[in-house]
Amino acid sequence: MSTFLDRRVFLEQGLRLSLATAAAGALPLAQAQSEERSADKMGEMRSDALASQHKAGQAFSNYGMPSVYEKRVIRLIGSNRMVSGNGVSWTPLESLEGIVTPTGLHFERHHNGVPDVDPARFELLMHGMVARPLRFDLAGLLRYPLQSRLIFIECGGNSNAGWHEEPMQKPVGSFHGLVSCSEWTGVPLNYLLDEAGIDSKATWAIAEGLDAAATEVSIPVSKLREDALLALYQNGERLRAENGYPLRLVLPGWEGVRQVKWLHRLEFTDQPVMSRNETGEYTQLLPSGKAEQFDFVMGPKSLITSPSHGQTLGLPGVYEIRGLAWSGHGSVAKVEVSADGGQSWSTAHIDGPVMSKCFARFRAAWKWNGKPAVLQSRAKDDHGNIQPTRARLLAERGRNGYFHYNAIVSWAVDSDGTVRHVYA
Ligand SMILES: Nc1nc2c(c(=O)[nH]1)N[C@H]1C(S)=C(S)[C@@H](COP(=O)(O)O)O[C@H]1N2
Ligand SMILES: [Mo]
Repeated sequence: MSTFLDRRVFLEQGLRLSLATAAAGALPLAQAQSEERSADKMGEMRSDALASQHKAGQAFSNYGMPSVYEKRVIRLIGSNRMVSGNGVSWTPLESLEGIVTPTGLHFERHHNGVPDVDPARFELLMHGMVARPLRFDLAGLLRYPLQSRLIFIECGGNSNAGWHEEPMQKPVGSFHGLVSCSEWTGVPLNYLLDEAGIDSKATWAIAEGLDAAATEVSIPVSKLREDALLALYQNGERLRAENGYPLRLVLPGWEGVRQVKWLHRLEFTDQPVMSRNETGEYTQLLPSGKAEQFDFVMGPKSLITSPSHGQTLGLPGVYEIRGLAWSGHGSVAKVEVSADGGQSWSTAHIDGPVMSKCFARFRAAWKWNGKPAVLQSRAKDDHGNIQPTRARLLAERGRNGYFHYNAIVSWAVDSDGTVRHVYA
């Protein structure tokens, strides 16, 4: 029997008192309300809440910050002890809602730190196999028509702890948080390709960043024509330094490493550059011993962010299952949820509008009966791709995998309400 309910359950008066929120440590409504009524606590709680009305508040600020009570919502950092600028910081997916990642919480992946790029001296060069080499300063780029799109960026190495023999017990963000979604605004690269007059034999572009790693990667010109953006703005403001100020390449749906930050050079050629980031790294070692190179698109993926590892359910009752789904091939067509480890599935609601190569937020009403359960979600995209089970992913890719891990994630809810990561 399915334990998923119609989401209208949340609106029905009769059930309201048995609702429990899935947030860590939150009291189920029923319990909270009876406690409130039981004591004279009610008056006490009121006067606390109203204390702020007895004195003048803070003055205006030039740039807003999160509430002082939200200080724990941060990116955790995992960096190289010898070279602090080499590593990652994770988006705390378990603490966020909706589909837009706050700019200050967008995950970071740098190979050699964040460079200090002076916008007044910045130039973008397009050269190589072109009829007319082009050089732009920022003012020049900003004269072109702009386009805004909500696009996720995911590191090819995201979720790679999924390859471990034992399920890693960490919050969802510290495991799967090398993915974020922003509104990127910039110049569609297509406009500039025609202006430069790309040689028909030039099938590749080598993109180079201004960081000390001088990151270089190869990108097929066909992708640049299709939907690449030279991004100047992120969530309405100019890019953050960490995410590529003043200019980065955004390649919707493709692995993060190609989306070169602090972009200053595009060289058109008839072959890839074969740099470290596309030979030694970001390639897939297959069971046959051969490696697959140029695995560009991030596959369909989803995960339940609430309840998730480290959170605790309160009393049995109705909970909203909340999560994220995305696919680098296109838009999320369907998300299904299971509470019995994948034996039976129920279709989740997706908040609209659903956009291509963008996060989708899904929700489902689940009645927890207080017994152990295994929660899972499974995404399908509009190109017919389905998020694989872990068993299928391992069967296809073997045990030497490291990149592009997109298997179904399982959270076991124990009878005491604790939630942990399991392989199911
Ligand atoms: N110049 C430059 N571009 C880069 C990188 C880098 O180290 N240097 N890291 C790449 C990798 S591996 C990823 S996953 C994304 C991360 O983008 P973000 O830090 O904005 O999240 O940037 C890519 N672009
Ligand atoms: Mo990456």
